[in-house]
Amino acid sequence: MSEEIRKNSYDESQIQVLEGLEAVRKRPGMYIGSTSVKGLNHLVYEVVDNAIDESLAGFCKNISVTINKGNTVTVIDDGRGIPTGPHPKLGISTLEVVYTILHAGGKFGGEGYKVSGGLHGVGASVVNALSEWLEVTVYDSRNGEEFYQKYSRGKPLSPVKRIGKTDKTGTKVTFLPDAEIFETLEFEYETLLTRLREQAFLNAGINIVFTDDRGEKPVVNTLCYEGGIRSFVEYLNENKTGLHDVIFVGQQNENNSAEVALQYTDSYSETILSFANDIRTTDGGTHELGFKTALTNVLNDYARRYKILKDADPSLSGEDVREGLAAVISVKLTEAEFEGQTKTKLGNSEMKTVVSKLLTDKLATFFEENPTVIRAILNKAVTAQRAREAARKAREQARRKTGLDSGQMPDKLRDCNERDPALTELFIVEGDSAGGSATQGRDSRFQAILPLWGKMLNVEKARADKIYGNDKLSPVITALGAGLGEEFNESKLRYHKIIIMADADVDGAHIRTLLLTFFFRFMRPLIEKGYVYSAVPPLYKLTRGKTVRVAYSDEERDKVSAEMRKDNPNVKIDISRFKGLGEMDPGELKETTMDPTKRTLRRITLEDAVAADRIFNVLMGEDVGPRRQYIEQNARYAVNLDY
Ligand code: 28G
Repeated sequence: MSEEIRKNSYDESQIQVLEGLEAVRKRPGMYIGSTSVKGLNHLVYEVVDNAIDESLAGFCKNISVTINKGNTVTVIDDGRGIPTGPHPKLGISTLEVVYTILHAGGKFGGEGYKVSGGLHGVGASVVNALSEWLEVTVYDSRNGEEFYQKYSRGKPLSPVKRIGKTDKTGTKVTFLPDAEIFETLEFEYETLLTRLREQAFLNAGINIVFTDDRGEKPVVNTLCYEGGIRSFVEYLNENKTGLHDVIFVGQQNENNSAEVALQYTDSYSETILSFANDIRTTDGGTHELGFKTALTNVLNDYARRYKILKDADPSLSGEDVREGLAAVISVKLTEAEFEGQTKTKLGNSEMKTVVSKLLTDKLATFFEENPTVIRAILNKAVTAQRAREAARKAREQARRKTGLDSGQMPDKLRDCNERDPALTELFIVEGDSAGGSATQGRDSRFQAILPLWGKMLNVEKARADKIYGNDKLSPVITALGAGLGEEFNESKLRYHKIIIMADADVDGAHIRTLLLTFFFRFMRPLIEKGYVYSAVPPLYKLTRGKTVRVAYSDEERDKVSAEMRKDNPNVKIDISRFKGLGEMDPGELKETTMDPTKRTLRRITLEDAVAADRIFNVLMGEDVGPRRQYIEQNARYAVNLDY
């Protein structure tokens, strides 16, 4: 190829490049969901996904992900390195093509179709387009050479450069998200950690080292699970007592595969996490349906065959057989269809049969060979069935005695005037003093306050019958008005924003964990439909003379303090830390935490609730050691301590 032609094709492809990536900058939401912190976190997933693909191809074992000071992120893998030679069609380096050309469609999706959770190996150019700058280094195993290119907002600053010889192999990427695009540049370590851990479970053996280098001391987590989804279930049940070892069944078919790991514990909560092509399917779908249906059938069949259930006994319900169950379902298929508004529900009908056949064949066989395991499980399911019957009776009784249905509201509730639930908010506040401040600081037209205090009930160890009689939780049930468990009725919900307002300390962690686990177990639709929030109180108060401002993070504290002394660098700014909500006067609480036009709310996700359920026994347990350790380890993230 002559120099002249090369130059032309380079220019032509550049034109295409500019158009492509401009589209991403114009409508970032189309490509990464949003420009909030969620979209920001998404950038990391996109880059890491590429490294994981290289690992799935069998060429990479180690991935390192670091959030650096100044909010840049570095990802390194030890794969083959992105090819740097000329692209067969475009002439320019393949590396540049990968980072500057917006690819339509992906491995799993159709043309230009964005499936939930990721762009599947086509995200590199999207991340590049949305970065103030991005640099990539390739350590090319084929010829032992190092290559480098840097971009600004998606545009190369120069052609791919050959740096020199290297004995390393792999790819290294560092990027700074564009402040013109994103509302915030503060990556959420905990959220990223959860997702990276999930990826490590789903891809057994892969080694991810995840570092937060923004603080004084680096925080490092190493994520490597040889057991794959078996380890995932062990992790979910880490603080619970298993009734048996984790059970694993798997089946590889011609066009798809399915794996299931499960374990029952002596707790009462149900956690089923399903994935399709490593993407979390929060709304379930065919694979989850196949799992639930087959599990109920397999257990009922066995119970009937061995006379654990007599002919006259009613069959075990789905809820009965899932009490205390943690399960992970992972399927892979070539043309996954994701449905629903959020595209988090698997639609491929064949996957129902695939998963249910896997259970009917292999799980049933496992039970035949392990009678003690199945007997322990059935014993629990039969007890659950009886307890459900007892709970029904307790509910009836409670209804008659306490007028749970009478419309009589709890004494402690400071209700609002508005009656349309879509417009109202309920603040659930820890402690009477904070409750008092909140009551004075609220807008009583649409904000209601319910203070909570008293003895903590261990919801992890309680069934519905105990909940109705509990002095801490029954006011919550009554105030919300929608009932619980099987009878939960969303249309009766009295507030569409339920805001947990608690301190970022041990007591606050308690109340949050309790409420989240309670909602998770007994009112799950509340969380699934996004009605539950956590208030975000400020951490710092900055005072200069009569001017007072607040900050919600260390970074914001530094920024605000710099702003306050702009006109006079030597002026004294007094910085104090808010120790708790109770310390704020009603006006401050209103201004910083309650007023919808000024506050920050964090919506609680199902992932938060799963995390709460997992660590519940650590926070509630008698054992002081693990609890202190947990709280100390998470102290840095106290603002977002939504467990
Ligand atoms: C560190 C940050 C994230 C990656 C690779 C390796 C290859 C590759 C990546 O190829 C172009 C398109 C389809 C083949 C493939 C290397 C084949 C041979 C690769 C990463 C060429 C992309 N040698 N490692 N892309 N393909 N790591 N880590 O991005 O046809 S991306």
